[in-house]
Amino acid sequence: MNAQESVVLVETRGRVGIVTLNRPKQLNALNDALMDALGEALLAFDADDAIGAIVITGSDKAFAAGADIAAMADWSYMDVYRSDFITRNWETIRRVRKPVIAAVAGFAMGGGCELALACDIVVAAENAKFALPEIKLAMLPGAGGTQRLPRAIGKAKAMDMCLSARVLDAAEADRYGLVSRVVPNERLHDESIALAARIAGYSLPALMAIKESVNRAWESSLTEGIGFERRQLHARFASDDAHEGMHAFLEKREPEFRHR
Ligand code: DAK
Repeated sequence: MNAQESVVLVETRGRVGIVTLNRPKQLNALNDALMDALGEALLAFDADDAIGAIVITGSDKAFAAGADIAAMADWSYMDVYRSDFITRNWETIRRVRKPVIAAVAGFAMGGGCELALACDIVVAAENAKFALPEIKLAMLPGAGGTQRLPRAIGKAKAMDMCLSARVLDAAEADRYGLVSRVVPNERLHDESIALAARIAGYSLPALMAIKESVNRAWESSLTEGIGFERRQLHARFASDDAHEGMHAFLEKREPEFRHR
């Protein structure tokens, strides 16, 4: 398969793995082939010791315009139930332990918005547009949208987006906490990769512990979350990198992390 036919393009830049969604004619609508390939690329980067952070991006016009409506239009309940639609391949991203950045330009609609919400950091270009318009199809956001969006931006704004199909521009999405930062359109690629490179330069097990701890905040009480965080902190003292980091600070030199 050549690059034009591949539904995802995979490249590396130093310790950064980059996955580009590549169905430009369909605005990167997410079909099974694309979600399978994305999952495969993410797991390969997650298993690769030479990679410390991952960027998922799309085109200048669309991060992804949602689940592929053409593929879904004639599916029956039994089709999606028996094949475990969504869970089967959309949730692979939840297994990734390394930091994942969504670099979003243009449309992030439906499943595209949900994919961004499943990433750890969302960098948006000024032209980014976020929406969960499934209600227009008499569907509902079914790839985590009704669960992750209220956790990200609160119930009132999440209800507004899910029930009215309201579209947020990048500035609104930034204000509401759906995205981490907004950059000029032409800077999206470079800024996202630079951010990923900066993160990937830190100690990988420390990054993984932070990601796991922050995610735990979404899923537990404060007392349980703080207990989990404290154990993660104690475990840092078993890592070579933490000792290297602290000694390097005291010796006024750059640390040399070995990701152990
Ligand atoms: N699926 C398939 N094709 C799509 C698509 C999509 N989601 N979005 C766009 N396309 C295709 C268009 O059909 C068009 O194809 P051609 O006509 O050229 O062959 C091409 O991409 C360009 O689109 P437009 O001509 O519409 O481009 P515009 O710039 O005028 O408009 C747009 C861009 C993003 C505003 C518009 O394309 C649009 O509204 N797209 C649909 C957005 C949407 O409704 N997304 C939500 C999809 S539903 C479930 C769990 C989860 C889900 C479903 C079920 N279960 C557990 C059962 C999730 C559902 C979704 O994500």
